[in-house]
Amino acid sequence: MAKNYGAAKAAYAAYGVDTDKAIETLKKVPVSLHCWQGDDVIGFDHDGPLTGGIQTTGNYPGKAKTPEELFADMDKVLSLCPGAKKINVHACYAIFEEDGFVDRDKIEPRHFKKWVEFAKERNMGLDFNPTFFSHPKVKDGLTLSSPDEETRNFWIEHGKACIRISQYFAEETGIPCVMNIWTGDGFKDVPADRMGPRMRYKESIEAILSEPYDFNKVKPCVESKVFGIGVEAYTAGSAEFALSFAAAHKEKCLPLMDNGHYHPTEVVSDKIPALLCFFPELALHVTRGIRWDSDHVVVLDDETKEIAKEIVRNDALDRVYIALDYFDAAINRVSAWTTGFRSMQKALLIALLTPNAMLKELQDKSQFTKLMAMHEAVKCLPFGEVWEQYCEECGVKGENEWFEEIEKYEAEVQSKRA
Ligand code: RNT
Ligand code: ZN
Repeated sequence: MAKNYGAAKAAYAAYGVDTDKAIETLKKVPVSLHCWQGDDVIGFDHDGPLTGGIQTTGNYPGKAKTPEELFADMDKVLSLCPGAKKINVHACYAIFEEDGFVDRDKIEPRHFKKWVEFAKERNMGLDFNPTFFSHPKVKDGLTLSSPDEETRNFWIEHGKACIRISQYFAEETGIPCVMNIWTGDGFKDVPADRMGPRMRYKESIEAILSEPYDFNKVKPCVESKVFGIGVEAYTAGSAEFALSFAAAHKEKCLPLMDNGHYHPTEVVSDKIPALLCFFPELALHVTRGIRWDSDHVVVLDDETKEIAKEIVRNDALDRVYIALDYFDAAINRVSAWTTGFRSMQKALLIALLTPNAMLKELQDKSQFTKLMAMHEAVKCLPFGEVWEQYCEECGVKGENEWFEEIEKYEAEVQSKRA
């Protein structure tokens, strides 16, 4: 048992919170680990730069350049993170091997066999993403919303191929696969036609979703965005567009909210309960934007905690698919991955350790003075001791120990890479 767990358990019990129960619940909540933190969102199917209005900054040495290196790095991360995991794969991480390259409109399940093996050996599910960026067929910054029919069709075929691969992932792992559609389609400067691209985007996503799939196994999502780099004036997949699309196609897709994709004073934590009133399920990209969609590593900040709280206190752990989405190339990437995953887990644990029923009751009885006092009191509970216990039970290192593993891995593995 972690050193001070007994005392912590008693402190929480005084608020009617069962710490053992919180730990057991958290062990079963899957968080999807994004493969793209390991190599700055590059993948294996092209040499070109990252496009689509997103950007990694920094040039920290030791990045993974092959599937073997990426898998090894992910394994290191997994060994340092407590809790249930899924792996989130982007289509540009297809592994071609001997059969040779095929373009994105022609990718098949066999190009992801290694990912399936990786996941199955570790008892994890897989999520998937078509890659609508970093590719010569992105025409004038547009894919699914392009006025050029050939361009649109190429990307529709890509989307359909990804549905088939998602179905394969779900069938192989026995765990539903969340397949997220995000494009950076938009304009740098004021457009003359805002609706045309959106109508084409709508029809293109509908065409992708006409590919047959079992909605119990494949969960297509549409992710919105406010703007991207070089695409400041207009984004086809805006918040209203994506949410309305999902609402109009509730029987076959979900909305996905990335908390870096809104105006800086908007918060996704407040949007979660709003969407839960209407959607049976929804999906999240948890990230940390600093001033813009900068995709900084997730840390245990107020909004991460608030997001976790909204999921937990609305009893929605089985209705919200939680995935991470950040990419920092300025620090050790394995450490970045680990810090972000552990932070999300901490936020969920704090949410599970919150006396939510008591706080809600105060609100409903309009006891707002006491509610404020209790909100503040709860912040002083010894969460860190419960976290150490959770890490111990999950067989991973505690807060003051895991970083040594990063230093060792960097010295022995990452620093030796060409
Ligand atoms: C970009 C979106 C998108 C990507 C990934 C790599 O702004 O957040 O989800 O980060 O698809
Ligand atoms: Zn995202």
